[in-house]
Amino acid sequence: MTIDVATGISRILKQEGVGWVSTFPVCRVNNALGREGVPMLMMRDDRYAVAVADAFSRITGGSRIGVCTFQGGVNAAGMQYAYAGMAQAYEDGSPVLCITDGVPAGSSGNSQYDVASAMKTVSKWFGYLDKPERTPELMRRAFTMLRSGRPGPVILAIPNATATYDETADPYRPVKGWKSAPDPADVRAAADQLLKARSPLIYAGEGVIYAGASEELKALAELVNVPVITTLKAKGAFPENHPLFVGVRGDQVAHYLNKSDLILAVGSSLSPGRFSHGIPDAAKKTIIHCNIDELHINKMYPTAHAVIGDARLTLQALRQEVSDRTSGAGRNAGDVAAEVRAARDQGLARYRQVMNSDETPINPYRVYGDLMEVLDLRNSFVTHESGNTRDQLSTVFDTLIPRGFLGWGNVSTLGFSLAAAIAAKKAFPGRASVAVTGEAGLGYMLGNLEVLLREKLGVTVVHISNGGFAGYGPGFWGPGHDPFTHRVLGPDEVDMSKVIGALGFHTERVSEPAEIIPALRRALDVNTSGRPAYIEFICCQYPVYGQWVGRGE
Ligand SMILES: Cc1ncc(C[n+]2csc(CCOP(=O)(O)OP(=O)(O)O)c2C)c(N)n1
Ligand SMILES: [Mg+2]
Repeated sequence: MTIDVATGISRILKQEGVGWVSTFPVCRVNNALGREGVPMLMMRDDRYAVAVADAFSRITGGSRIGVCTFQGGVNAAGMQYAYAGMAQAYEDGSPVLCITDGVPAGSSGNSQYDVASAMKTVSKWFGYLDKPERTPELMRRAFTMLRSGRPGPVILAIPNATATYDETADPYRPVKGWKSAPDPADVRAAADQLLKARSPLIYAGEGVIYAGASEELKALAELVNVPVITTLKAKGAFPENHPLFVGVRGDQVAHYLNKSDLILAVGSSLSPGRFSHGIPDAAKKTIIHCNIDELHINKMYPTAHAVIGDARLTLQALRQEVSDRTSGAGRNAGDVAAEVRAARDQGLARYRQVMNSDETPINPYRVYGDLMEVLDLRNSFVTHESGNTRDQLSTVFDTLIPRGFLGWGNVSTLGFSLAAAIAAKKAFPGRASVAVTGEAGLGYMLGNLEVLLREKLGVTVVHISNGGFAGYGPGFWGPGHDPFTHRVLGPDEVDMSKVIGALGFHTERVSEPAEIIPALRRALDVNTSGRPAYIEFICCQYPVYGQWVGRGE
């Protein structure tokens, strides 16, 4: 049967199990999506259209692919605005599919902005559908890229969505996605080193979550009796109430990074960035780097042994190897758990204290502590914003299940938390979904709040309201780093609970610590009937949190 390209793409998306597509109009595929019965989640700007789909892929560990559409072609206004979302997805390695209009034949080279070169800088693969018959081929390639290898965004530009082709000529079959197992010799070498090490440390990255390898990580850590840290993006890959869990950041993590003689990195690029640890004295440590591809091997630090392959297959192979060599006994290393507990207790003491604080304005840690008390940590989703909420939550929030918390941001683009909380509601409708933000993140969100009302998305936005960009101002911790660009109108001048309440959200404004838990309970309660909530907690500025470890040169 002869169909147009837009219809073909819509049908292929259905075959691939895509349940909805986020969008900001216009995109020529959208009408076909509508006709073919693919629901669209219409966001209020193009960046959020990308971010919601991106977050959906992250939260489902790539097992369900987020798809978005936005404007492109000769009027690439939407694409230019969406670029921020794609850049963020690319930076963080999220397998999101972006579909846009392509520049039609005969129109190339007319605009100042060159679509193809711009898109290539933010994608794992940029496809241009230059002939309608190639629709199945390009969609197959797109889903192959999305489901195999190192995750990253795929962008498909469609210059002529109304061109037709014969749907039966090359029938589409869904793409399975493929994994690779590590070279057994590399696994043996890694096991050798691991069993010889005095003080090894497991450094787990988000690849563990994409590989669905949390159980395998736990099994290996327990067998070799080795402490575990996770990256910000991998927070939750290892249960944070486990006796071998050290932390994401803070003094206890620094202690272990410093004292380790071997780092077993799994599913992490080990790229030192603004929101990750460096490896101190790396030249004196043995770095075993287990990664899905070679891009990150010997990056920044000399890799002693690389184990290239899927994280789950790698962890399974390592565990088998260690088990075979030790007749199942693993590595005898003394009471590692007791030492981890002592280091954690010491590292977290000052945060645990303020989590019980009765001071007003409210200490933000009191909100986080109460949030942990109110939520079922095995059946809820929390995410942070850029700013102090990221730094503080990643220091103290106990994550018990993979993606019970979404840490994000090799670079952290303000406003992403709302997209993440929406995506979490779509992925796990039965789970409470909470975005914790400051005023900067809130500013980015405002235009998109209508979406939650329209779509009946029972999400709670927790606002740590402190009247400024708290990391930037002067205060008791010192002069601050950007004192001239710190203050915005705060809770004394603007009542955001009234502003957002007038939109139709359930809102509250809380200034008493004793009111935090009841207010959170009411918010989560209205969420269950599909009504979004916004709670403004009048907080002090308190930019205190666990540090990242430097490379120590
Ligand atoms: C798109 C974007 N632009 C700029 C920044 C830099 N930035 C990071 S946090 C922040 C301010 C955070 O202030 P607020 O939201 O009030 O949170 P607080 O630190 O006070 O809790 C800024 C400007 C960013 N992360 N993303
Ligand atoms: Mg603030």
